[in-house]
Amino acid sequence: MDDVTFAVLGTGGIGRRTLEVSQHKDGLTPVAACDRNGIAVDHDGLDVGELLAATEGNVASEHAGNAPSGDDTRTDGGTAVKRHGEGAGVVASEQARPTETPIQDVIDESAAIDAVLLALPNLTHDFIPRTAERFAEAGYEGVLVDVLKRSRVIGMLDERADLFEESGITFVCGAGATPGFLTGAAALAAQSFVEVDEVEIWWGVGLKSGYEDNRGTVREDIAHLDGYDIESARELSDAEIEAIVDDHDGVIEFEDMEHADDVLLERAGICDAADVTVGGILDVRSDEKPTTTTVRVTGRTFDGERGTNTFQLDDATSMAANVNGPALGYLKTAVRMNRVGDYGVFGPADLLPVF
Ligand code: IKT
Repeated sequence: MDDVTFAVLGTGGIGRRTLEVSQHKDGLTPVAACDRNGIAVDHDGLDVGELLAATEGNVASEHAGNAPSGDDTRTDGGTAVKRHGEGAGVVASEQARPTETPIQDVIDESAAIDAVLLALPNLTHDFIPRTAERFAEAGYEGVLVDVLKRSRVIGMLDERADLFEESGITFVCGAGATPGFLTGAAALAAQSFVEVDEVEIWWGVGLKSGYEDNRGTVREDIAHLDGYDIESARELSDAEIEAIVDDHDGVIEFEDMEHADDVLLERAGICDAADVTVGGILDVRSDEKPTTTTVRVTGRTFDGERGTNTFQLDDATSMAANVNGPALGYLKTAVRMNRVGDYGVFGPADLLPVF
């Protein structure tokens, strides 16, 4: 495949690690990155080393996971953007400039960009669908990839499928680890069977050194705990999040999460959404995984046997590796499809990611 140019919306943990991982993959050139206060664009290729060094430990908005806000307006009332130090974000990079309209700025550049990765926390359910819609309405013809989590968002994207097809967009949704990599693994593991009874996804993440970078993801996870939802989690202050983490001694177990692996597997014809469960353990006080990430697919073979195929990730592989490697792999596949006119909304169980 020819060189693939891509942009990253959001430079929190996922956005920055995507830029970093892309440097280790063939044929990928990051050309734009933005957060809520700034944008860096270079169509010849960003200097990723400089951008990461300038932004490390320096998020523009902890509360929103460093994401551009949905309506492209800042919540600071437009006061001066810091160019250096804690809280500066992308504008601390010498390649960046401040902007109040980061998403629109990427849209304005997008005619020359093959793919856009939406590395944004979806802290209102329709934020990613609405952002994608803006690209379609601007006539973008290319690839969009997101790493969203919630089941109910997939339907919102499907509702916009005609719009994406008319625009010439190939959209891969839920292309991180779960949903994403592990959904794809379940789809492969299901191939031994003619009927799938159950898919169990169980993840383990150790996030001590990555905690600051991944506050947006942790906030989204907290929304799955009893007594919280996405709206109440969005309103929590950082101190309140800390208190929840402390209450659990830094180790939080999640059961029956609303993760889109269920609808994505149903959509791909593999099993009913109700037969899929997703849970896991997050340890923010250790970098060791508290449990081994495992996908178990139980089903019946054509010749009447019942069995369980198991797929495990090595404990040595980090969340950063397991979210961003697949996200870029799916992005490459989508570019290949887009170039032959294959448009619409696809899930990680419909495609194989390119290495
Ligand atoms: C995600 O970002 O895909 C979801 C997160 C879990 C990642 C699992 C990674 C497994 C591994 O590295 O072993 C979490 C639900 N925020």
